[in-house]
Amino acid sequence: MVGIFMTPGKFITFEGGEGAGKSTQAELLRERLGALGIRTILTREPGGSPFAEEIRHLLLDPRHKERSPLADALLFYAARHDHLTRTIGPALEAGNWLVSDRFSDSTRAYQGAAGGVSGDILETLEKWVVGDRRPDLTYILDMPPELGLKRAEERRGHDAVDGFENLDLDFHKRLRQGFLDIAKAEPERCFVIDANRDIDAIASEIWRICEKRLIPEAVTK
Ligand code: T5A
Repeated sequence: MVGIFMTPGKFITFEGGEGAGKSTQAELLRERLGALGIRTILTREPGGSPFAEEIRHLLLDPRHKERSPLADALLFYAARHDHLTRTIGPALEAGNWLVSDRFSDSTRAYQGAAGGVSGDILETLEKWVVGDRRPDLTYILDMPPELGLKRAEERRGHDAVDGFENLDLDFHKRLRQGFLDIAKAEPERCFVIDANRDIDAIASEIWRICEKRLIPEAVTK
């Protein structure tokens, strides 16, 4: 069953590699839902609650280069637990919609498919922290990693690169494949979006899918 956060609100996630345009599209979707009168909160991972934002600083600190993908996975799930408990759960129960810039699929793709942490370990963490719940809808923004990394670099300017952007191209290729494999395994939930197009074309496709999948349900309730 899709959408097993059994709450009045809907939970939508954006996933994909570096610079694929997730933040841009998440904000545009939030605006469109808001224009329909649907109360929508934009959130992100790692982060989304005060304690999880502290963990985000630690995870993205470019000084901590030498660490294992398993250590990262444990921290991402620690942050996710706080995010779920403090932000996502209460907001959905109050009837809000949530749009999250990244969620569990990022751990499966970054630390799992690309980083080499075993699927068994990640499944166990997922069960403990998230349970059987899944987002109602997930967009996977897909593009060649070379282009996404270039976009992220242009946007960043002279700021220090974070530890994940800095990993080699093979890592980012495995990452892309990891996201595509997730989409293939869960076609009811995941929609792969060609992110190598202009912002408006991508936003239109995202909106069409959201309207078809979730809006009629919300309007008839
Ligand atoms: N991570 C995260 C894990 O390893 N495991 C996990 O479990 C989780 C949750 C988070 C890092 O943590 C890793 C993944 C990440 O490495 P972050 O800073 O939040 O760090 O990184 P990203 O989520 O990758 O965010 P980015 O900002 O790099 O990418 P976005 O959000 O995909 O892209 P966006 O929208 O900011 O756009 C980037 C630039 O491109 C332009 C934008 O204006 C912007 O300048 N742009 C476009 N340009 C041309 N055409 C388009 N269609 C464009 N769309 C956007």
